[in-house]
Amino acid sequence: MTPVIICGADLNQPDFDYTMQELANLAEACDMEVKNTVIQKLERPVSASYVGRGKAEEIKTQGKIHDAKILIVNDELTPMQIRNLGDLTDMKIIDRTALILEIFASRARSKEAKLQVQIAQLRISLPRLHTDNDKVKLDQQTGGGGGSFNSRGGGETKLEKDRRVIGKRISILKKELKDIEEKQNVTRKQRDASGLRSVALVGYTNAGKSTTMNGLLRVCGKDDDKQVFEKDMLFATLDTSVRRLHFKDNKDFLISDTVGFVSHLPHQLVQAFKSTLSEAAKADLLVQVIDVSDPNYCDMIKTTETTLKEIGVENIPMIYAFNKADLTEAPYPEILGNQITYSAKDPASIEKIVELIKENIFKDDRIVTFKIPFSEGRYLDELNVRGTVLETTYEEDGTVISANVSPELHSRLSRFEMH
Ligand SMILES: Nc1nc2c(ncn2[C@@H]2O[C@H](COP(=O)(O)OP(=O)(O)OP(=O)(O)O)[C@@H](O)[C@H]2O)c(=O)[nH]1
Ligand SMILES: [Mg+2]
Repeated sequence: MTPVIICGADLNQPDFDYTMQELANLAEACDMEVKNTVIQKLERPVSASYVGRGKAEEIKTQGKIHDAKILIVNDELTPMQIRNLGDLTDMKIIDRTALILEIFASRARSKEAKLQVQIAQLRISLPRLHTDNDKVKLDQQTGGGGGSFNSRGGGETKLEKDRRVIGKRISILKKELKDIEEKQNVTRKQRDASGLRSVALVGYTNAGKSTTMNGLLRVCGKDDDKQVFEKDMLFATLDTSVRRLHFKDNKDFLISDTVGFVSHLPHQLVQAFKSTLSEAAKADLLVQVIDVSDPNYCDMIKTTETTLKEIGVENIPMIYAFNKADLTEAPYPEILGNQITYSAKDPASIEKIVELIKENIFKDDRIVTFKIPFSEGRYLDELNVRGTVLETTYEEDGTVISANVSPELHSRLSRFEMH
């Protein structure tokens, strides 16, 4: 484990202590050992160096005492602050943004996640490139001359060149990502066409979303459904997984497990992960999984809600799922309105959460009687697949069918409705 010092400017934010605790957890997730925490109370961060000179001296001393060469900072710093604070403390500066990115980079397994992280890292590195006045003569570098398309006059500064190279790399990666996303869009369209309701598990990282998903798959999945990856670490999940849950009453629905949140998730990362997160944006219902055994769970709920807003997920009904109740005194499983206290590891809890989800997503369904002409048989198939058929009789001019249907299916088939 690498020894580090962490530091934060206390601007009197109500959640300051929580964000510092979170920062320590993030550092640990990056294989770092927090040797000391240095805090400075300020009205606003010092624009040139984040903390004042005196504090920087103190940090430098702490670094020497603990043999720590890295300083982790609780906010996103400007390139100038990084440089100056580095000079003043004689330490390598890693801000919150870079730290989170580092964890994402170490966790990314799929091609898509890797590309998303790389794009975010390059975007962040752009403004952080060192200003360097050394002129690099491009034509000298490339052997010069005649046929070069790159006629940039006398040359460009190293900074300009670095920016250009990075810009180009970003576009190449974005193109690769787009190809992957397009393939996924096809699968998504097929899913949409199935007309199944979709539910997304969202929430703070390590709350137990993947464990809940696996519990659901155990109880209502098919045997060949793959379990998702669950582990006691921050950001175990970086890819969205979607599975279908099956029920005897035909009320199947889709469930998706998504990437977890942390406060001040870097903007560039949120941008890069937008498509991964879009599963939540399209859901009919969100299940916010909360680790109720964590003393900071109220802050974690706020963090989740702020992040959802940031990615444009608003006005979707939500169930609050207070998980890990086995680690608390609270009785479980227990439903209260749109809240459930449960444990993702307890099968009885999983049954209850299914009950609550179904109650919510199917609550606007209606029993409607349709008469479908024999020539329109495909609508019968649709009713059988997407609705719950209660009764079927045959008349001379068509099939009379009573079914429990969603508002959407009802309006699509409204011309066949019997009054
Ligand atoms: N005791 C207990 N532990 C749980 C429960 N649910 C999940 N856990 C543990 O909490 C840890 C995190 O679980 P995950 O399901 O991976 O959490 P997640 O929300 O998917 O986390 P990210 O993918 O990192 O966002 C794992 O070690 C789980 O075994 C529970 O009900 N009780
Ligand atoms: Mg997970």
